[in-house]
Amino acid sequence: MNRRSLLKLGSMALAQAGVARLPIFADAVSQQAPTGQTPEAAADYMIRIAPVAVELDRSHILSTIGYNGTSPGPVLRMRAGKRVSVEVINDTDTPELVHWHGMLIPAEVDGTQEEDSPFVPARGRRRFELTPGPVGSRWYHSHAMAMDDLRKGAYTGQFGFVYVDDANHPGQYDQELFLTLRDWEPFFTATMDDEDDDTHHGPLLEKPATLNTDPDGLEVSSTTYSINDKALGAGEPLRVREGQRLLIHFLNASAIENRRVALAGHKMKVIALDGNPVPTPQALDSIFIGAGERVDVIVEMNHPGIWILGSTERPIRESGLGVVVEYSGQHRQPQWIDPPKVPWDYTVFGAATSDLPTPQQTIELMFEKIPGGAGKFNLWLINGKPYPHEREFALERGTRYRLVMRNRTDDAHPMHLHRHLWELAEINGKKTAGVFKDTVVVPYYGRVAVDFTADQPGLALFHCHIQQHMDYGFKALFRCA
Ligand SMILES: [Cu+2]
Repeated sequence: MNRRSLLKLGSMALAQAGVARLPIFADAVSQQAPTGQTPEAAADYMIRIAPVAVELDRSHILSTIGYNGTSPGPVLRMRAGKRVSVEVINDTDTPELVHWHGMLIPAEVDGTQEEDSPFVPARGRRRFELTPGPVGSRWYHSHAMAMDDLRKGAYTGQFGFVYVDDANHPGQYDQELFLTLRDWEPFFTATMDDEDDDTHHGPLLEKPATLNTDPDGLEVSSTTYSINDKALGAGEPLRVREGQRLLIHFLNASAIENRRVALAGHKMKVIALDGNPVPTPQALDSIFIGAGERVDVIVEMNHPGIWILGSTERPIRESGLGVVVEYSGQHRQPQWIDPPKVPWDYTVFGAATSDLPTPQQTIELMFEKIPGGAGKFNLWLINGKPYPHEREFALERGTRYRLVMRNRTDDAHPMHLHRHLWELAEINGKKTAGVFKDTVVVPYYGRVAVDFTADQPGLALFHCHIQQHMDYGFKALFRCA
């Protein structure tokens, strides 16, 4: 029997939000099987990889590769524990990989070449089955290598939210918004002005006594930004009323930089990091989001006016990374207020002690950079070697490990481990517990320790979420027997 397509676009969750609406796939989205043909069972979700045009504002339309005709792609809503099929159709000439960031799923469907997940062939298709989880804000994106081609991999528009729900959604908010931070039209530069080094305040525990002063190679930068698919001031504002509570899911889908954002006139109460509820929610004037990270906040709309939600860096905000928040009945120019400069500290969200066992083993990981020099690229090392290492880091199934990441570089790196959740244990010497994440920004010359249980058999990729760093050595494989 043929089933009709049940594509539900722009469903309830975003119906009130004017700006940059992301289409949402509700449960059981299926492809339409043509009448009279042998029906191949329809997949629950369909992702079509193809060229898209993104209109950031009236004068700036860019062309890239996206999902289902948009970038960001549709918000995929899935039910935790309910197995789904996903049909990926690749209408481009490049073999592609769709990675499910933050999901605890087998390597075969995780979507990386390093873990031996299969490619979706150029001009081909492939069907995957996966059981979504855990509950919370996850995302899907291309995991293809780009190297020196800035039109590939995470530099393209191939990204979107996956929201994994459970059956009892408390729904204590008036509007739910999915906001993706993004930069576009990347280019190589020899003079990287690092806007993401929000992390210089640390004790610099890993700063070497003698620094390598060789000239750096080319880095990737951008001067074009958006939240979802619109630059600040283009598109509709986020329309709110006094007294409303907003639940905002933020995602930094940048391939190149970490970001700090604020909503002028308001505090944002951080309730979850990387989709996982934190033990100690905190109301903050601004939040820091590493590339690949997600932050969920609740905002009480208690300060009527017209405000800007955007990057705390003025040139970045004014080049598009922002959105106007408009209370009903208000008429004036959108206002920005610089928030106080308070260093980002993951440990403020933590608990005093962990509910999980103390790690039985420690793995030390030291990060270094070999400066590339003029016109070349830097090389990134883990324990003295770029990827691939002679063999994987071997994990014993069921063992709890501590990873100690020592950042001997002058850059903050958003480090991600696939297919696992880790618990933050120590940030620059400060102990914490109960904060579960899949990505963590290891500060400038800083040190981070995380704990995790090796409960996923097979290969798991560990890497920096900055595409250029990953492509030039900054990754390693863990193998759980
Ligand atoms: Cu990096």
